[in-house]
Amino acid sequence: MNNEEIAEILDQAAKNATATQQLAEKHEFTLEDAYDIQRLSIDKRLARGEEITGFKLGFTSRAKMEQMGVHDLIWGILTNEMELQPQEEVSLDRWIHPRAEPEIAFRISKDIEESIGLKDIHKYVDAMAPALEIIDSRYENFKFSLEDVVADNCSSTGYVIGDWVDLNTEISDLNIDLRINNEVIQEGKTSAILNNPLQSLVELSRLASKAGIKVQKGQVVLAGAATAASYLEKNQHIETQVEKLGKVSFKTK
Ligand code: OOG
Repeated sequence: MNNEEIAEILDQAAKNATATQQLAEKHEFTLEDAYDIQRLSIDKRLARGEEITGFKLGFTSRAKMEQMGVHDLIWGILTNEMELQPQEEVSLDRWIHPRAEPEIAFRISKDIEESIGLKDIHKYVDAMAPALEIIDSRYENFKFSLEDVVADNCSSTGYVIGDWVDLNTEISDLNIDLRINNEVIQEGKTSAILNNPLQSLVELSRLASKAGIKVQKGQVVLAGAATAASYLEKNQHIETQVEKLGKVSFKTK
């Protein structure tokens, strides 16, 4: 099976909310192939009229690496179809086995076309916000290898972003949690994300420029979850609270 055929399987699995077997071992694809497959599956979304709205980093915290047994930083692509509005009520029928995780989002204010350092961030990013990401692996039982998860666009499927605040707040060591029906289910510190969530932008700029991809003004970047993810059920209120940044939520049905 070639990369295009694998991208088709993963795209269909996402579209029809039906899990597929893992593919990397059987079809022997490399990490480089996996990013090619990811891009081919995104091209199918773009052909259906979706637009790229940003990028996400994955496995930027130990909690996530340990939960999933994958130990390398990964990156995926977000589209407008994945964006939810704060407090939106969303039907779980559109997904396979969704999980939510608490995150921090950044807003890009100037195109990033090269690898940038921490000291340059303020030139390219003008705001940050509390965010929730919904991940939904297209693989059975939410189990995958590094190659499989990358090919599957890093399980990306949904995100919601709270009110933007300017970059002046120091965010390297803030409390962040995930609440389901007002009960704290996961809690951690933003330092769990690469010691400082801003570092995710440094990593993204390195990876994107290497891949020849521009991170564009107006796009958003999700830094990666600070805690493990939790499965969603119907009729839940899902919220993250981030010290100093505020909160954001959505509902399930
Ligand atoms: C892969 C995506 C990981 C994160 O924030 O670490 C991720 C997964 O766990 O399914 O989004």
